[in-house]
Amino acid sequence: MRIDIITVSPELIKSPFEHSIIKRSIDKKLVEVHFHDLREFALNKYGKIDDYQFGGGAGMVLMIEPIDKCMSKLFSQRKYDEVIYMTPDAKTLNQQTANKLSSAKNIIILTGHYKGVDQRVRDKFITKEVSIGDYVLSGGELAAAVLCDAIIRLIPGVLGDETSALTDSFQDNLLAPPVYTRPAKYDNMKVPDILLSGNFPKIDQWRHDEAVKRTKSIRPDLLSNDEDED
Ligand code: 6GU
Repeated sequence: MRIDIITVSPELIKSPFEHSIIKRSIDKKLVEVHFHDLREFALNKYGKIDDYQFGGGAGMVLMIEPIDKCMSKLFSQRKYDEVIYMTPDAKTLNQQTANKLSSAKNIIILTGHYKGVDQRVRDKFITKEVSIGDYVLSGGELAAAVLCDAIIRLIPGVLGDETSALTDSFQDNLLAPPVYTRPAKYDNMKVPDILLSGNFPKIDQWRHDEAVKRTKSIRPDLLSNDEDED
C-alpha cells in the first residue's frame, strides 16, 4: 500500500511513522508513506495557501489552487482508490472503515487546518471524508496519523501474529475482554480460575461473555450498531 499525505505541517505528523509497528511495516516495505508539504505548491513565494472566507467570519480557509496542483501531480503518477479528507464534520472512523481501507493500493489523505478547505476541494477531489470523533482538534494531522495507524496494522504481514488484529476490540462490535498475566495472585487479587484451567473452549466462552458484559456496560450502542459503511 502507498499512502500520500498532503499537509500544512509535515513535521507534526511524521513522528508516529518513525516508531514501533508502523516503522517496521515501512521497513518491511509493506507500506510506503509520502508526505507532501502544501506550502511547496503555494501561489506565491511567501507560501500563501489560505485566505479569508467569502461572506465574512473568523478563520482562514485552505485555497483550492495549491491543493489542485499537488493532487494533479499525484494523479498523473498513479491511480488512487480513495482521496480522503480529514475533518470533524464527517462520519466517525470505525473498524469497518479501517478494514476496508486496509485493502486499498493507493490512497491520498488531505489534512485540514484552520477553518477547513474551500468546499470546491471536497466537491472535486475528495471521495471519502473521515472524522476520528466528536471533538475538535486544532488540525487534521493527528487525526490522519490515527487513521494511518488503524489501517496499517491491518495490512497482512504487519502484525506478527495475524490473529491478534482479528481479536481486537470492535472486530465483532464487542469491546475486548479483560486480560491477565503473571503473577496469578497479587495482594488479594486473583486471576479468574477459568483462565488457569487449560479448558480452551470454556476460556473462549468466558472471554466472549466478558466481552458482551463489558460492551453492555460501557458501549451499549455497539450492540445495536448495524450502521452500514459507504
Ligand atoms: Cl479529522 N480533524 C480535526 N481538526 N478535528 C477532528 C477530527 C479531524 N476528527 C475529530 N476531530
